Amino acid sequence: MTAVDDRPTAEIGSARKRKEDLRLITGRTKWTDNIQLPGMLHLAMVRSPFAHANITAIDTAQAKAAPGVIGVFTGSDLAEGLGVVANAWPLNDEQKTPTHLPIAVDHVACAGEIVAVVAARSAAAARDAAELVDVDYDELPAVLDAREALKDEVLAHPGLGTNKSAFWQLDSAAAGTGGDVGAAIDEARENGILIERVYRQQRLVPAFMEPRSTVVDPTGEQIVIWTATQIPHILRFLIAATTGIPESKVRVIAPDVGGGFGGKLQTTPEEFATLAVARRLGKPCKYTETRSETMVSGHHGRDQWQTLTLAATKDGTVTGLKVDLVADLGAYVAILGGGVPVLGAWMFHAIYKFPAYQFNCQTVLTNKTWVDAYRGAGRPEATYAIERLMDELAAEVGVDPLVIREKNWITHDEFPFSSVSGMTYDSGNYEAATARATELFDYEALRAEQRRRRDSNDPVQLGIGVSTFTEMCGLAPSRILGALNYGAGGWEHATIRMLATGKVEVLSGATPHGQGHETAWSQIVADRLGVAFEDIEVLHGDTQIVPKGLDTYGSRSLVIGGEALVKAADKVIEKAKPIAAHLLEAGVDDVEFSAGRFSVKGTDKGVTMAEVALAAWTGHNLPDGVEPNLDSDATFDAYTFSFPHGTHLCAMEVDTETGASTMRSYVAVDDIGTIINPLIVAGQEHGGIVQGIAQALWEGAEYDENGTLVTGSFVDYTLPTAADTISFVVDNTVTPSTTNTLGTKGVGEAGCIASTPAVVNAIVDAVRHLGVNDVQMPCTPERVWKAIQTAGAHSGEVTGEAQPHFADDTLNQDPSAGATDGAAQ
Ligand code: MCN
Repeated sequence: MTAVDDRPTAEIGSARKRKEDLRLITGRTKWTDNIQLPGMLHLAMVRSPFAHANITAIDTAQAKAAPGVIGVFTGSDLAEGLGVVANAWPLNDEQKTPTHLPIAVDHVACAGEIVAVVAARSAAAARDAAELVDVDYDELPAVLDAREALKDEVLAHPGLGTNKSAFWQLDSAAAGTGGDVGAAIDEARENGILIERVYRQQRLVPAFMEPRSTVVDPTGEQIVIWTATQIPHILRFLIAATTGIPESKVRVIAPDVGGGFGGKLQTTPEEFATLAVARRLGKPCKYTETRSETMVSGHHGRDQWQTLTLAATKDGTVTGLKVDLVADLGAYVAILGGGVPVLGAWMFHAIYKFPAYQFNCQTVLTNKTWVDAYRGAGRPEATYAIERLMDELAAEVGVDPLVIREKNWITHDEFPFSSVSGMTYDSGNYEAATARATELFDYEALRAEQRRRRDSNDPVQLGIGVSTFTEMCGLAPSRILGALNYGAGGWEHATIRMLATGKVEVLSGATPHGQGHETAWSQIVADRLGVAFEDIEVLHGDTQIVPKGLDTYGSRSLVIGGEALVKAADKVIEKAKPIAAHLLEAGVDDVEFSAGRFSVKGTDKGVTMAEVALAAWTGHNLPDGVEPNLDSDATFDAYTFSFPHGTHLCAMEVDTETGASTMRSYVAVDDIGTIINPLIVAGQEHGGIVQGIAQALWEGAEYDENGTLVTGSFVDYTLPTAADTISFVVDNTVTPSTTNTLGTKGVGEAGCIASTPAVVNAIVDAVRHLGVNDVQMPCTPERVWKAIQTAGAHSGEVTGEAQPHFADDTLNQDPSAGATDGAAQ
């Protein structure tokens, strides 16, 4: 055994390089697409080119006769035991949830939907034959805009009779958690400040590195499914629940998974279709999508219209916020579906003490790709809106954006804080994070430069964007999730196996796909058990090896799974203690454990954990009634969510002649409680920040009037590269969480949630003096330029009346337009 050192917290907080990277960068990774099985067939999907159509006939004869083809199957051919793509979070009993068959039978509701599957000896043969499947469609009118869909003039699913899926409301007065928002708005209209805005959260495409891929082997006692998923345990449950295959007969393995960002938090039609074909043919089958297929048939994210009414007193103290969301679900209610926008209910009030609040969410069906979780899921949307609004309020009052935030935020001595939506924030220190961020950013110097540029009419103006965010992650409290109609729990499970040689196996119900759990989990266990980092093996992602787990999403793995690990480790110590006392011929109460060693208090007599593990394994010399086994498992469920927060500051230079925006500097100070691995954390922060910046500046999924995704490749869907970004300054303040003994808060989504409003606030700040008070995302040079031009044309015409930021028509007809100052009063 590697020597145990005596540093009790040597590992937690250390910037360990990731264990998993050695195999990732030396080509020893096991991607699903690398799996080869004897006699394996390859599948290709035939997909609808139409956004909305009835299928009138499918002729598979020519495809069946093509070289190498073993079978061609329609939805009707596979109907029995095919399963359904389930919605696991119905918002209420009245929700309209169209049945989502993995293979459409007579009706397609969006382009890209699968209508037939070809199985062939090679992937190329399958793809060639897929071209030969002749499908007759009777095209139907498609509804593509969520607000148009509300009119129910064109129906996404004619059989449902409406496009409105569900309405969900949280009202602070009704819930007894705050005042009446209507009264606050009336009062502000008379005597204060009323700000009304409509913001658009554009549709985004999760662009993970590894396209989705599934291999199904139905030839053994168990059906084995390897799949590039974030949720092997949930997938196994939903396959069993919807196909009738007993759960014990299904083994799901998520091998190395190349990213997900929420996009693999899904049970996909492709997984069900591959399973069905493999079972029908009795042969292993593989399906790996092309990037074009990912773009059109992997679920999308965001896509909301946000109508916001903020009431405040004249000095900028917010008195109420009303949120009206229209959330586009696309063609089906996906696994988390309407639940994603509803997560915003607890986030729109963010770090602020709003006395009155109302959140209304209408989810609607359209004929576009279905929408579900994408990094942040519901929280970036809410954070964007409120952080933009706080800037608008600051402008209205005529103070610095930081001043308006400080006036309204929860102070550090007010924690734990019960928010206006009834959520308990356990801990936070917004003052500290903001102070650190402004220091690193050199806030005052940049403001001074901004003033100089304004005064000199510099064609390149400087803007400073503030985002003081919090988020709700660590999806946990099962009781709360149950109360919200969420179909699963929020606990997490871990097992620790003490091997006879003193090495340790950790079985984790969380399933990483890029987050470095093998490293961080080893650090936690190393410290807890005093075992060397290198002696710990972390296993995950295989329902046979780790039968219990609720997987990785919602930045939950550390705060929930990490705490399960701690509890399992503590049980190992508890089980080992009587054995150690017996070996030391001492009473149990006289034995203490520290840094991997049990010792008799006040003496130098001791045994290591490894020696106790060996004694437990041989069973030769154990106290009576003590089992020869130190293995322990634990399941943890938290009492509330995790609330990381932070202050992000962004400086953007905006060329007022071309509309081009260039990032000048970016500082992020996140408070995620105790940090297990600062290197992993910095990586998570960097990645998240870039994803959020990309929403602000570059990315957006666009459909044409026929419902064809026109941004269907990386040529049109402009994902950033490292060359497109600058070096960020990232730092942390540490306010430990009180929901778990490690004091940690999640980090996986924080950057993405914080950065989008920071960037847009900076752009607007740069040109606000020209009359611009919004630019629609992504803020392309054209949009910024048009916003400046429109503002210039309208200067002097500002009425001072409350008006939405974007007139609906403006956005419908000219998505590149920006908004000009109709500053509401
Ligand atoms: N961590 C830490 N100290 C903290 C908080 C976190 O050291 N105080 C470490 C954890 O130990 C873990 C990592 O940071 O190694 C992320 O932890 P956590 O915040 O618990 O998030 P999850 O592990 O649950 O990951 C999910 C989260 C989400 S929701 C998305 S989306 C996302 C993300 O992680 N997708 C990712 N980061 C991603 N990173 C990669 N490379 N690929 C993705 O698809």
